[in-house]
Amino acid sequence: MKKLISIISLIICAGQIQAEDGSRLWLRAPATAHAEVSCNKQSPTTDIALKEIRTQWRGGTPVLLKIQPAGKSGGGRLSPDSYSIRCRGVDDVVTIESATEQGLLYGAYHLLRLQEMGQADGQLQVVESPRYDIRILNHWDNPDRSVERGYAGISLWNWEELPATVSPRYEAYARANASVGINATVLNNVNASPQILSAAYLAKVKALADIFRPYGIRVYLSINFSSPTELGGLPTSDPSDKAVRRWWKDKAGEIYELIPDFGGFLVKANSEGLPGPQDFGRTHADGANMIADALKPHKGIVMWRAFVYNPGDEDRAKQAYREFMPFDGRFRDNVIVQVKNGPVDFQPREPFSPLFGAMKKTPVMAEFQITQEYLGFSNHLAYLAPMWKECLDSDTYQQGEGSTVARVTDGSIYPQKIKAIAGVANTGTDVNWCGHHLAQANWYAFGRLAWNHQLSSKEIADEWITLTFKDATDRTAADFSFFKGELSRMMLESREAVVEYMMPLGLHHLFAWGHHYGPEPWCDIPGARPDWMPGYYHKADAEGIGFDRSRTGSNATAQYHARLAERFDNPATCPEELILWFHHVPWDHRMKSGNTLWEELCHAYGRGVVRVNSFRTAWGRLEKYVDAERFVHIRNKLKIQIRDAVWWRDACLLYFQELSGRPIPYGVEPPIHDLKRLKQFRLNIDNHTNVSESELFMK
Ligand code: GCV
Repeated sequence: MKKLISIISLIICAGQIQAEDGSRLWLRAPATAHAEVSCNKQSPTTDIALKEIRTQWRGGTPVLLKIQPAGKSGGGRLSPDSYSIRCRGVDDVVTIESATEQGLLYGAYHLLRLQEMGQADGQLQVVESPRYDIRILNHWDNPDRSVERGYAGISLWNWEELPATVSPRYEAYARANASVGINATVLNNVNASPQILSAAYLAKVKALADIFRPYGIRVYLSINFSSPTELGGLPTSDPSDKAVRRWWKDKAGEIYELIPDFGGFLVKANSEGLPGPQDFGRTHADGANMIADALKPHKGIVMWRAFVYNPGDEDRAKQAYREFMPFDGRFRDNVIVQVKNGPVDFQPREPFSPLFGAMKKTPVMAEFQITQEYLGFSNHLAYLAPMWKECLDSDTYQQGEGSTVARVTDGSIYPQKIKAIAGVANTGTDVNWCGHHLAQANWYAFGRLAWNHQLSSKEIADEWITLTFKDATDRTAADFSFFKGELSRMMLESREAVVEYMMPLGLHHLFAWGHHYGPEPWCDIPGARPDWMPGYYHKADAEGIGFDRSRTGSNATAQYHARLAERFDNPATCPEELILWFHHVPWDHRMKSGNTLWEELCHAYGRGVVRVNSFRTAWGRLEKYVDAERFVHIRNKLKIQIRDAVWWRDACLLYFQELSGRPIPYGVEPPIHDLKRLKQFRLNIDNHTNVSESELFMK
């Protein structure tokens, strides 16, 4: 009998134990509560909010969800997503109010987050309104389920099975997004296949839109500008052609028949070989406006990307500004220009794009990259909130002091009709969604910053760590606080560490040919596009290193407001972390620290490696505070990161040393690799996730 009981209890326990595989993301609160909760409106969205509260709220007090008609909330124009949470104390009900069901759902997630953070006891007085109306993920997912720059398995969207079969992951994805305030998604790659607009694919898109809708997530699509020809069989895709315009109108009509709340289109045109209006002698404005006209009757919008650069131009960093500024004010009011955070391409550190703030009559939105194309894929710890904050907090000075990138895009300064922010997703079919457990923090951080860009990187990290790890161990509160402190420090330093061991002091694009993972500062493929070669960017020679973008060089500095142009122009006032972005600097140039530039460069590379080593040591100390599964996964990833940091340091220092002719200074760990061997080394990149299998360190 005794034996039977223990077998039964074993079975019961086994049923309750959840694998620590990361699949639950930051939504780990046990759904075992039976809270009292009601709502004055019934809909699929309020049903979700009710269920979330009913099953997870352990606060003891009843919760009331209340739709409060807009206007009664007082104040200026509130976003429909705004909400308040109020409770006068333990004997009071918790009231969540919003003008919309969506707002109630956000309020519900907020209340549960407070609970998990241990901040939901007693009085509550919360009023929230998002800074951006559209908080959107961009998936670079292809119809064959490959993901461009994706490092977490294949695409979440199983196009072959859709629409008949829907994976439970679709709803889990929607829920995760809603829980951090993300309310929109572009399902497919900006390098878009025309196929996505075919009737067969639109039926699949509809199936996803139907699942996402109750979570307040609108679906958008990337389109190929040549679709009228490629899909519609028209002889041209010229935006001034009547039949082409008709085609887009009809296509928009067809989409809205299926998906009445469809968001609109994201467009990459005349960029990296993709078709666009310039193929027909038309402009970006002509192209964007034609598509905007087709969407307008349905209230859809166009997000037109400013990521453009032509081969052979003197300075790639100047091109987007040059191409787009002449069209400021010439776009329809349902067009927004989507601009990458920096003027080149998601490098570990770039100055902000000069288009921010400069386009005064056109809404502009920032595009960040959550997936780590240039920061070690899903192998390296790189918590990206500090990088995005650096951009958002940069002062453009375009409307006086305080015209930060955040404020020139969120409607605080310009009366933008559309206020939006985009992040290129890092999700895939990996069980833990993002390839690296700690990369989940970047998805989370994007959502939180899109909602409120004033949150600090630390606040977001602390929140995410608490939600993701707090219940993973039976240790005491003091133990958890130690764990949180250590992990938070690692995360907050991690982006700077990546900058240091990859591309410090404003260096950029030193990546190997064929992949954006490892270093090849020497790479020079005969006949290849010069602006795809590292030498184009670092310009290292016997005299010095760096791209002269000052007025004596490409004069890219002139694209910034005069106050910044002046600061960037002068090596003495240029921020040192960007000095090689804006200047070609002699090796013996004296830096603020007293070191020469060469010495400073060596110290930065060395420091990057030291920092990653310190992450490994810190993580090793945390073993007893975390479940074994995630501990081992993260430990193994850190091992890879150290290997790669050393690879980066050695490749760059040994190569630049050949040009500088100077010794590695005392205090920097000398390279362990041989440059000749590094130059011969070819990474097997067929399977990105297998980078760890590389033979780099094999003799
Ligand atoms: C989707 C970079 C990436 C490309 C990406 C492009 C873009 O060039 O390497 O993979 O294409 O940016 O943002 O359009």
